Amino acid sequence: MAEAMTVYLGFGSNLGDRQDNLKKAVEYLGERLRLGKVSSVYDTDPLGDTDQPRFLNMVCEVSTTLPPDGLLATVKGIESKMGRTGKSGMPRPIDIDILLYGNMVYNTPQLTIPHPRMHERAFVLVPLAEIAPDVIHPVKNKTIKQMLKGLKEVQGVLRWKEEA
Ligand code: PH2
Ligand code: MG
Ligand code: MG
Repeated sequence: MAEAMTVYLGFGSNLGDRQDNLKKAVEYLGERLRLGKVSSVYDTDPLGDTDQPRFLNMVCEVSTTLPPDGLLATVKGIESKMGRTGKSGMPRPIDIDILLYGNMVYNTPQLTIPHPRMHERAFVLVPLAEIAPDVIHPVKNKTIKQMLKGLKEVQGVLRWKEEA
């Protein structure tokens, strides 16, 4: 059996019931993978195309023996089950990104690990610093905490008060 890897996943939702979408995505993942630490939820300014609804973002830790492509297939399966269409850059009920996969550096046309923009995104680093502050980014050779400190500004990332 392959050794279990510690993986960090990022979740974003800016369409429909955002809080419920995150909850469901984590539930579905838990049915397929061993779930570890789960961060708080944050209400975040949209980055990139700013002319779209605000996001809720969070991250979680999972442990899996799936290889990167198998894990990608699993998260894509959950995205489509939850109604995500193919178009990127459009508001979506759920986006699940593989952020870190152990200390692996992985590059194929389908998948880049570490996630190529994670180190510059407060909506990833703020929740990740909550559950994995000392984990090292294998390309930047910096901890999550260090990368978060290095951001010019952490604007528009607000702790979300979960609604019952
Ligand atoms: N995801 C994007 C583009 N912009 N902005 C925020 N705040 N949160 C996201 O998850 C996000 C984004 C592409 O996946
Ligand atoms: Mg994304
Ligand atoms: Mg994605």
